[in-house]
Amino acid sequence: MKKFPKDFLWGGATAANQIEGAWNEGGKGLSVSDVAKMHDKTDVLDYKAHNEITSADIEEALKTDDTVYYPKRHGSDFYHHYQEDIALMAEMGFKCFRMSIAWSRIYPHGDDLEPNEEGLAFYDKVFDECRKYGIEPLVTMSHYEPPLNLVLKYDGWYSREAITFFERYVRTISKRYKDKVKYWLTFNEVDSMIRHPFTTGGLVRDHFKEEQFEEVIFQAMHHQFVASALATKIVHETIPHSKVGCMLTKLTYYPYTCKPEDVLEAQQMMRSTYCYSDTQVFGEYPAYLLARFKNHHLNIKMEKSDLEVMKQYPVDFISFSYYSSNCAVADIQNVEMTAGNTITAAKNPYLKASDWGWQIDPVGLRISLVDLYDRYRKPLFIVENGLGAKDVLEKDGCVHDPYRIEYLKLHFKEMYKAIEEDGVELMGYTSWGCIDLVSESTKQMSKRYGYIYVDVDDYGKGTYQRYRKDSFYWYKKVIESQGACLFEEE
Ligand code: BGP
Repeated sequence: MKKFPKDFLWGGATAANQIEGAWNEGGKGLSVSDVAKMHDKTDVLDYKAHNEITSADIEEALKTDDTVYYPKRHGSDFYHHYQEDIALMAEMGFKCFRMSIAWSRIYPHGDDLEPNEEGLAFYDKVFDECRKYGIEPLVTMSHYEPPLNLVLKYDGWYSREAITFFERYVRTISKRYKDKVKYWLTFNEVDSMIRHPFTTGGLVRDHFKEEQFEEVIFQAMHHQFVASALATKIVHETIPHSKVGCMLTKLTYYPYTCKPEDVLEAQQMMRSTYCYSDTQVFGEYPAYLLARFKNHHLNIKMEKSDLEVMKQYPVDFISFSYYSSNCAVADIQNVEMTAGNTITAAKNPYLKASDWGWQIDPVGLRISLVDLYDRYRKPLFIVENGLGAKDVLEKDGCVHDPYRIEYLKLHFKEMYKAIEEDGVELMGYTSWGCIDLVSESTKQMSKRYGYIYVDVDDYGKGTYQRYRKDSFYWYKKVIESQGACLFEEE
């Protein structure tokens, strides 16, 4: 009978800035997500408009305690619902819960000398709740939530001092949670700095000259690479048997046609994200990234000790997000484009898309798994996957989401083939947004991913009550049958 490996870590994923809420409670400082405004009149396919932020936007946000147009300030109120939420995850049979620690809950200004005990105590309670049910936490150290003070006072990760502050933060959390957390990720979608530098690197574009900005981004990237290696060192030294992973946006690109220029464009686009995971997995800059620095005249300041620590402390596994595949085309004239995860790409005529334009491609997940495993020969972990959709809460409290079950079933079957036929070493799978939460790109609650419906709308109105969707019961069956139920009708 077809089954996934017994120790396969089935579970779900969230991020503090999108689920916790309590933005100004428990001693937490402001993070970049607390100034992320929802643009409800903007086309959801225009991801740039949703992700760019200016100094004026920040100033406007700092003048208000509004949570209607700053939905990440309330999230799904996990801060006050975590026991109920983790009990629901346990009811589904989760083996693993991917979440992030909000850095500004631990060091409210990022550069504080002492941590905020209330923040530390909150995550102690969350991890204790997980372990009560035998759920393994998988913790992201930084998931689009650097402290805002670091942005305003130091220009975020552009400043080398960010390494010191991050190191202090990592020393604190790895020591505090050494008996509760053994799986860690350093930076969520480390490659996304190039696409949305504010949420990832705390870089405000209008703080710099436009012609300097590419160099700023890669200088900030360098500091994150060093910090990631130091974090790996600290976790390994503090927590026996710990594993530290990098986290990549897996933007799998197909050539739009077999025209060599389109094939080359697809290869270049793939490398544009691989360059970051290459650096974290091989512990050194790949030649093609150094070539970019040279050809673009980017003067990235690196100390000798930086390269030594990066080489000495590469990651133990590669985690990634996968939602859809994309087509790369050399000449976009007369080609219909569509959206993907913080990108736009040529529309694939063979694929259907979600209401947000993301192309649904289960086979693409298998292709991605084989690609990554062949490239790195290290264990993989799918830490984000799922379908953002407009779910409806029925009067009887049911939520019928057959489209989500169909999406997941097809993706799980491809995962199975990658393991059984392609020899891929896959540690586990955590569905993104296992509980409905605020969308990263559009800040909508209505872009729902969860097995659990949260009764709150795009404007923060609702009871925040939780409801099990049909997919909740389906996923429970998948986990308890180790995936065997996926093949029942075969
Ligand atoms: C990834 C982020 C997640 C999550 C996901 C879905 O880039 O790591 O935080 O948000 O995208 O994207 P969205 O929420 O925009 O639908």
